[in-house]
Amino acid sequence: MKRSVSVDSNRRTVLKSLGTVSTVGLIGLAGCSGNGGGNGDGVETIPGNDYPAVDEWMTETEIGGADDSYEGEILDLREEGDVTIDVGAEGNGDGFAYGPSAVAISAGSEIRWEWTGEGGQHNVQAEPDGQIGESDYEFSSGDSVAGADNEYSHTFDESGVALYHCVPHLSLGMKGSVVVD
Ligand SMILES: [Cu+2]
Repeated sequence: MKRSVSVDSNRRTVLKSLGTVSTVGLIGLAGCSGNGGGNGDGVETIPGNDYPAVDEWMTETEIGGADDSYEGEILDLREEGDVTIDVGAEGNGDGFAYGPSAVAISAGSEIRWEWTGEGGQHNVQAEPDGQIGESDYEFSSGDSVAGADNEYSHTFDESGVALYHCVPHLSLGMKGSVVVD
């Protein structure tokens, strides 16, 4: 079952993260709202507890902190094709979050992580051995770097779940999850 995001800050994050989507794309997105819970903003979510590995990773406090930007919902971007996620979004005390931090995409889509320039040095690291061991994916943007001119891309060809984090800010809860459907 899907529900719509009802929190304004989520909407802002989504629209910002979809900054490269054309007006036509946004109209198309809004048009999807008829399928779901209907607060009119057109952004739908999947309950995090449909994907226990995601829920555990995002709320886990023994391996890193809990991500305070995660509200138990996975943003459903499966119709969007390629997706952009902010690195250094507002959260976890300052610019120490991914925005949005939990998303669902379709297999074959690419995620491009774009550094906002906030929160100091970041990276993007999916490293099952150092996490809860439930990530189907392993990848890394390399050493953490600062500055808004950085980006990293990964294409998700197979369905599964990717769990990732920022190495310098894991303890603050800078975590992310990707459901690949
Ligand atoms: Cu970071």
